[in-house]
Amino acid sequence: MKKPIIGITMDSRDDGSYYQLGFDYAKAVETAGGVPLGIPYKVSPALIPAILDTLDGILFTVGNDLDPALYGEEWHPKAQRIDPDRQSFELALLAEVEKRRLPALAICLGCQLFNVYRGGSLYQFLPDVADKHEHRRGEDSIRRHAIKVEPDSALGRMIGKGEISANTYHKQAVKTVGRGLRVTAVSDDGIVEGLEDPSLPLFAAVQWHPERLHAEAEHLAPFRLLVEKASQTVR
Ligand SMILES: [Mn+2]
Repeated sequence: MKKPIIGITMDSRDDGSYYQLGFDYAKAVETAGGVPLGIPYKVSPALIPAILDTLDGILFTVGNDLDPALYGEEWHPKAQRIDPDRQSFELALLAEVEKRRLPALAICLGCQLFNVYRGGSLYQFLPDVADKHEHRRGEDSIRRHAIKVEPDSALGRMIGKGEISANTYHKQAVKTVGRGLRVTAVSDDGIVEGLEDPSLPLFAAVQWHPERLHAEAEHLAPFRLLVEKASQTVR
């Protein structure tokens, strides 16, 4: 059987001129049975339909902070601003992905993107609010916290457990939940760690970084979910 092709969005180095993508995203997709392909964003949005014609599923990845004007706020003093070209490209990409009902998984910034795209808002800097777990302090990949996963969500069914240990490396998180989305995972200090639109074949987002832990079955599960749904759209 032909393996599904999974597009992976890329970030850029903060000094500009170069794309960057952590090795783990493509390796996690490969391990789950998909064929990973990077998607450059410094191209015309007019190419988006042709790009998506080549893909069976898509993975939205990590990056800097979305412009809070998208949800009616000013930049936080500690903001690390996303490249405006990436933001506009990914919003246009997501709109076309949604229109085509293409299976989509989002991680970290991707989770925030899905929520804001649907009209939701974000906590711009978690240390300003309840942050028992210091969600942003996971740079060493060692800091973890427990999350509860909804057993009747697509994510929960694939993980097969109601509670897992997730790594945490984010200073932003979902505040108000966007249209058509349900919360599928939450930390024990009340931070949203997963979202899904159950009306689409797969429109799922996680706030933690399963790509870094994909050697563990419960963290490979989101990628298996993406590859399984993408397999159903292989041409
Ligand atoms: Mn967290």
